[in-house]
Amino acid sequence: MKLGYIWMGLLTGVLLGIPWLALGYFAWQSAGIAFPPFTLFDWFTRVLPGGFITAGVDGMVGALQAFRVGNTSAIAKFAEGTAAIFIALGVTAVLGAVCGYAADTVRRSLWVCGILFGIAFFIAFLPASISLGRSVGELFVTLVLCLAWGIALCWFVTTSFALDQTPATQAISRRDLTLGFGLGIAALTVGGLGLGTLLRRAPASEAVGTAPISSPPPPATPPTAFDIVSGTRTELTPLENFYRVDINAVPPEVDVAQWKLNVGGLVSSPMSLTYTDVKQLPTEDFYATLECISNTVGGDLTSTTWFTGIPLHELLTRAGLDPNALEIKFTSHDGYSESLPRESALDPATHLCIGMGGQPLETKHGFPMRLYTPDRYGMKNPKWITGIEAIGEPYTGYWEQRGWGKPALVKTTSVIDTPLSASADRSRAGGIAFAGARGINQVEVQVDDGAWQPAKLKPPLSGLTWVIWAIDLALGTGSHRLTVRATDGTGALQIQEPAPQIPDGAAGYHQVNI
Ligand SMILES: Nc1nc2c(c(=O)[nH]1)N[C@H]1C(S)=C(S)[C@@H](COP(=O)(O)O)O[C@H]1N2
Ligand SMILES: [Mo]
Repeated sequence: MKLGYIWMGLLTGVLLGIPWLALGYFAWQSAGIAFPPFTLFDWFTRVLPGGFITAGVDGMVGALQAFRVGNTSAIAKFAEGTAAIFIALGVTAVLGAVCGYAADTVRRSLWVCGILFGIAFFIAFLPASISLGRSVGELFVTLVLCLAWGIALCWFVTTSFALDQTPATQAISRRDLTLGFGLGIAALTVGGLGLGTLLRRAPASEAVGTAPISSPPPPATPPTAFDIVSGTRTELTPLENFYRVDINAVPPEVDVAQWKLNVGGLVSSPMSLTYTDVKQLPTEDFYATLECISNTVGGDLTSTTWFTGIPLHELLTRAGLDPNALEIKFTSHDGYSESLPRESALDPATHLCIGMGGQPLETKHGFPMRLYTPDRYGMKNPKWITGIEAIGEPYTGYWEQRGWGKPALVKTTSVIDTPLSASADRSRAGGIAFAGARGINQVEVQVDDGAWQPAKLKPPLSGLTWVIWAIDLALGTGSHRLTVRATDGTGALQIQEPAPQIPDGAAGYHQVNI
């Protein structure tokens, strides 16, 4: 008997969780109220032990890349969002079950219990909301939605409970109740999702318009004829395919009117710049490749575009950088933080970027400002920057606190993009190779256990991008194994010994069996 009520409460809780999600989505899309399931998920990401998170990320990236399911970072974000929603529904299940168990008590004081269950639901999100700095307004909207959920839960659980105890002659029948329940849920869900989609607010980055801010800069070497093997990834990644990795279920929306870039610490003249101030500083356009330290050998967590940015060294010089400043620390709107050694921060190639691919920075790539620094993995390139501080002692950055290596220097890597299957053109092979600012001297391909054969290299767009390579191969029929390796600009051969992504980035030769 009791068990039946527990199950019924659980089911009611979860079913009511669906319109709750839809209304939360509406509040998020129309008014920018943080979506509670994502707040909770993002908080877990930050507070759970680094090893746990890293294992989760690596496991997901590894699986997605092993099965070549396409855009790894987009699918990973989708999976995270789905997990966040299931966690929230898990909370509704637990509270619903408790409500079913206590149905007797709930029936006696419906409103008090409704409010208590609503508050309990709200409390599940409270530590996360507070720690992620959600506003009072956002907390209030979440509270109202949770209270509505709690009251609806208690009402439905006890009404159907009462139906079992009273003759079916009363005004409300089980059939009506179920019908009303179903229709109510459907209407709120469709309404919430529909209106939310309809009233969707423009992304924060559009506050500065979407008009191009630069055109492609000239390549380092004037383009010469080079026969790219079809199937090779494009030399410039279309912006919509540029990988995205960060600690947020949805990218933070920074209000550019409120935003300030604060430059302080060991400097003689601290500064606080608005976006308008920043826009007045001279910028440079340059091609560069970015790669995530979580990328597997042969993976797609790497992309190339041209960046528009202010040389960091110029800003630091203007601020009067103290000779005792050992590192430059960056803080971000999402709570992320990183640091660069002084020499890297002063490297003329290190820029505070306001554009990628000729567009103002997109929200997901760090609007209004992100860093680009050569030679280091993506984690050393903070997005949504709000603070720059010159410091006198080493700083342990976000991922370093979670077990990743501090220097995060890009390892030389080379990838076979084609042929990947026995049905592809087997007369040629092609792909990319990357070694940060060290550049690539040579790429070689080996068929089965044969000799290493040098590939042709397309002159890279700049000294900071990957190179495209191509090679003619006379592959007979039957299956073959292709292996690729690169030599960087210093003459160092790529590391052959496989290494996992953590702590310093993946190593090993990329191989393809066709
Ligand atoms: N503020 C902030 N910056 C961040 C991150 C983040 O989580 N928060 N992730 C870093 C990591 S791990 C990578 S790989 C790059 C990815 O940049 P992209 O999303 O523009 O490709 O952003 C870096 N900058
Ligand atoms: Mo990364």
